[in-house]
Formats: sequence, structure tokens, C-alpha cells
Amino acid sequence: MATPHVVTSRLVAALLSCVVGSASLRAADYPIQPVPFTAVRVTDGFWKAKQETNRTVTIPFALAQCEESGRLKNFDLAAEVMRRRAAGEKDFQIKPPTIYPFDDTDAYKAIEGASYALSMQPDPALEAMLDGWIARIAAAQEPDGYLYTFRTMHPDAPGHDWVGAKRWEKDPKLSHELYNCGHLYEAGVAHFQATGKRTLLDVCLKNAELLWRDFGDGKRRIAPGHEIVEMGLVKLYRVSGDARWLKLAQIFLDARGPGGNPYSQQHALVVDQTEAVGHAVRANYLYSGMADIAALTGDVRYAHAIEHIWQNMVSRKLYLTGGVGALAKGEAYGADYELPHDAYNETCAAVALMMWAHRMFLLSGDARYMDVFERTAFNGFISGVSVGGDRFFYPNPLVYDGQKKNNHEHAGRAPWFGCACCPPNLMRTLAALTGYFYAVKDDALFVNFYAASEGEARVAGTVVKLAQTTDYPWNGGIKLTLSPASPAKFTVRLRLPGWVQGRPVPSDLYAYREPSASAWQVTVNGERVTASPDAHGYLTLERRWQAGDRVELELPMPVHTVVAHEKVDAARGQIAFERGPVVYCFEQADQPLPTAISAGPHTVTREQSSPLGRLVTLDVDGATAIPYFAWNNRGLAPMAVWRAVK
Ligand code: FUB
Ligand code: ZN
Repeated sequence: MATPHVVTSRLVAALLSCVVGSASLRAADYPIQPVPFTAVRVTDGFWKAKQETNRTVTIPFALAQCEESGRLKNFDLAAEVMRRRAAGEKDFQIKPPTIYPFDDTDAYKAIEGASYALSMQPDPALEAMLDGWIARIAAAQEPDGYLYTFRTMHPDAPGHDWVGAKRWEKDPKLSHELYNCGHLYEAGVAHFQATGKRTLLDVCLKNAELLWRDFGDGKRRIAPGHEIVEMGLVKLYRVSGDARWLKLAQIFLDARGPGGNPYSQQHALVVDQTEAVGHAVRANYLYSGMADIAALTGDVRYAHAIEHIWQNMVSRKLYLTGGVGALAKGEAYGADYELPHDAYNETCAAVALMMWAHRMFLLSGDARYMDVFERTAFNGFISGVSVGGDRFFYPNPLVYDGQKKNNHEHAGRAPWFGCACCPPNLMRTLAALTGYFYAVKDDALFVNFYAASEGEARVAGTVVKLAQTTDYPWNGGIKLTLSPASPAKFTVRLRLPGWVQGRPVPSDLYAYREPSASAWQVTVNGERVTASPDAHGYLTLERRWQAGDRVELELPMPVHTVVAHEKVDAARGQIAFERGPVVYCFEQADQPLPTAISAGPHTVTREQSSPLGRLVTLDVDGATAIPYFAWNNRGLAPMAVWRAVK
């Protein structure tokens, strides 16, 4: 594994190569550009099923929940207060009827997810519904652009303990005013890009103008209590070209620390931070925002910092399932190696880790980041939604006793939550997942994610059609057909997952008991190619490509037995199982949990089409193990990923 120093140098070198020679900072961006999700669609298999369930069940369900739970009504109430006050009822106000000052964001995330779905498939009824929602949101915006229903509903005094007497006053703690802005911007940009309509985008821009007036000169220094406004502003910058939004994002980053609360990453200047700490969603959104600013300004201090923080996370704080945020208290990262099996691992933290990992890849071109992305996607992220699409996990532990109400007052998957951040976050990420499949740099095409899909990318000035057929993650055979519009010379870079090379994660936090690399192979048009992964973890195929050229990658998928670093107390003397990118668990729906598993390779794989959907189960030492993501779809039952070794 590369040392942190080496990786840092690579990251910084990549960044410098993209900034040096640019006419202005405006010309800088990630050295590697993702192929947008709209250019790739899944056609079959695992992610097709997940995305279809998302589109047909989860999105309508989440939209309905936002309405039924009163989250949309909050906008109507805020508008009503403004209307009645303007008409002379000077003291009229309404106590906010829902629980949290960030409830507005669930509606924003739902609009964002629905917009991504609309980008892929027209749906006039859905589009009309969003038009209606957006009109209600716009009506709740105060004349100067402020949009935060909990204050507008109850303007004379704070309507909630977390809300300050004045605007922004309590944002560094818990008001979430700027957090609401961030999610608003992400929704506004997604909706504009999906429909071409400026209705929500104009609400965003009016709101951003207010932020610019209040914070743009950098004098009023507020560290957003819950990050995301930074990423939201960057999206506004990208869509509008207005450099103020980029500047503002950097102002908010630079306002953090020193000497504040690590819970919200305010303990040090961001460029001086070295460890993943505090509330995990906040943290991962911050690190993602820092990556954006590093890429867009070329300021390598942010890149240095997030590389150090990444190394800390990936070698000491990452669960085998790709979850992070071990502790329920503070929904936070734990200390080094503090990885109890009854992890908190909020679904939103998994979403945020995927955002961060992808940005690290875009900065560095290193496949190891996408290895972590893949691990999270197939395990601690997709576990957050039921097979049916309408029940959700907020925490994603690696053990469950069959009874505990550990899912925010629910035992087992819940239809919705008082604090409902996770379901719409998962929904928006899943709807746009194809945006993580491919990326391009000059004459190189990066193939990062394996899924049956069709798409196209512009590589070395040529449009290239891309078709993958595969049954991944159940089978490691992948056929990629490339069809450039005309024959063209470029390089295809295939990610060779760490698990094929005998390495579950890019650190020594976990290892296989049999760590040898599998005998993978690659052919082009049927001819075997001798290629080995480069220093960045890619198989590099450079040639003049012609329409219909076929690359076939065979990634053997033996069952791996995993052990954890000796400093992980919870997993000492225990083993876990994975196959390909999928982590397995035992669930009492199949048999009483085995207390101990005998050492030795003794697994049989079985392909099944069951109530859990189509998947591969394992027979381990006489017990059935199912993919971790599929647990708690057959009623309440004890579950465990790690078991003692006999
Ligand atoms: O604070 C807003 C969201 O609610 C956080 O991201 C989640 O962790 C939950 O606390
Ligand atoms: Zn959440």
C-alpha cells in the first residue's frame, strides 16, 4: 500500500498539473471529469432492480411521506404567516408543528432525487407535482431571499430551542439554517438540469445573494454547524458561472476553527485537520467540500488535509461494510480502531462517504478510492433501504439482537423517521448512481463501476458508446463493448478491485486469511492481454479502438474469510465473509446464529431468487449466510457479520 506521503504527493501533483498553465483559477477543475449520470443507464441486474424500485416505490413513497408528515405544510405555514402579517395581523405566528428545523431539507432531497429520476425518464405527473411543491417553497421565501420555515413561521421569538433570536446566530451550533441552504441549492440545480426550469434555481440564487450580502466580505465569520452549504454553493457556481458562490464556499470552509467543537469539525482550521472526527455526516460533507475547493481553486492545502484525514479514516475508522460513524452518541466517528459491532453507521454517513471517495478519485485518479466507494455502495449504503423499497435503516450495525429499538425508536426497518434525513438521501444517491461509473481524463477512460449498463463518453475528442453486460456482483465476468464514432486511439483504464488483489481495503485495517491475488484475466476481442495493475490500481489498455471492440474482464469471486487488525477489540478472534464486493452476515431467519465458525475454506455458494431478490447466499460451515445489505427483510431476527473462529 502506498504511504500517506506518497499518496499525498500524487494527489497534489495531479492537482498542480491541472492548475499550472491555466489562464485563471476559473479554468481549474478536477483533473478527472466524471461522465454524467445522464449519459449512462443501467440495463439489467443488481442496480437496475434497485433503481427501478427506487423510481417506482421509494421516490413516490418519500414524496408522500414529506407531505403526510407536514414537511411541505411547513412551507405553506411560513407563507401564511408572511401573508397575514403583511395584511395587518402584526403578531400572527405559528409554532412549528414538525420536530426539526432541518425538516425542510427532506423535501429538498426528495425533489433532488425525483429530478434525477426525471432526467432519466420523463414523467409528466411527477414533473407537475414538483412544480406544485416548488411554488409552495418559493412562497415561503422571505422578500430578501431568506428561506427557513422554522423562523418565518414564528418570527418574533425562536420557535425551537435550536433557532436563534436572530438569523444565523445559532447556525454554528444547531439551527441548520445554512444546512437548509445547501440542500436547497443541490435540489435547485438538479431540478434545473432535469427540466430546464429555473423556478427552484431562482429561489436558490435569491437565497445565495442574501448569503453573499451577509457573509461575502468574509468579515462575518460563521462556521456552518452542519456542512453541505459548501458543496451546494459549488454546484450553484458550476451552473451559473458566478464566482461569488465559489468564493463563499471557501469563506465558509475557512471559517472553521481553531479551538471549536470537534463534533462539527471546528477544532482546527480545515487545512490543519488530520483525522476524521465528530459527527460523521457533517465530517464527510466537509471533506467533500474541501475536495471541491481544492479542485476548483488549485489550493493544495485542502488536498493535503483531506488526504491525511482519508488515511486516518481508511486505516482506523472504516467498517468492513463501508460504513463509518461508529458511535450513536454524537452520530460520530469513534477513536482509532474503535469499531464496535453495534455500530451506528448512519446511512447518510455512507452516502457522504461515497461523495468524498469519488471526489478523492477525481483529484488523484487512484482506484483505491473507488474500491472504498464500491464497498460502501454494495453494503453499508444499500442496506439502508429494504428490498421492497419502502422501509429504511438509519443506523447500519454489524450485529443485532432481534429486539432492540435501535433504528430511531424502531426495531427493524422503519417506514419513516421523525428525523428523516436518511431515506431521501439514499434515494437521491441511488437515482444518480450511474454518474460514478465512468470518468475521463484527456485520452483516458476510467471504468470504475461494473454493472449492466449502456452509455457514452467523449474520450480524446471522440464520442464512444459503452455497453457493459455482466451479472456483477454475483458473477465477476464483465464484458465491455466500446464503439467510438470513428476509430480512435485512447486508453481504457479498468479498475482492478482491491478484493481481487487479495486486499479488502486499501489499508491494513482488514485482511484476508488467504491474501493471495485471484487469477483474474482480461481479453480484448478474445485475445488474452498481459496487463498488470498500474500504481493507481488500473489495468491499462492502450490501442486504437474500433466500433464493437470487446474487452472481457474475468474477476474470480472466491469466498474470502476476513480478519480485522489486532487493535480492533470487537473483532479480535473473529472472522467475517465476503465474496466479490459483497459482505455477508448470518441471520436467524435462516438458522440460529452460529456462535463459532471453524477455520478453513468450507463455503458453497448458492444462487437464489427468494423474497430477498436475486442473490448469492453462502453455506458456511453448515450455516447460511446472506448478503449483509439484505438483512431484516424477513421479519425481526438476530443478525451478525462477525463470528468467533473455532
Ligand atoms: O442534522 C441533520 C441530519 O440529521 C444529520 O446529517 C443526521 O445525522 C441527523 O442528525
Ligand atoms: Zn441520515
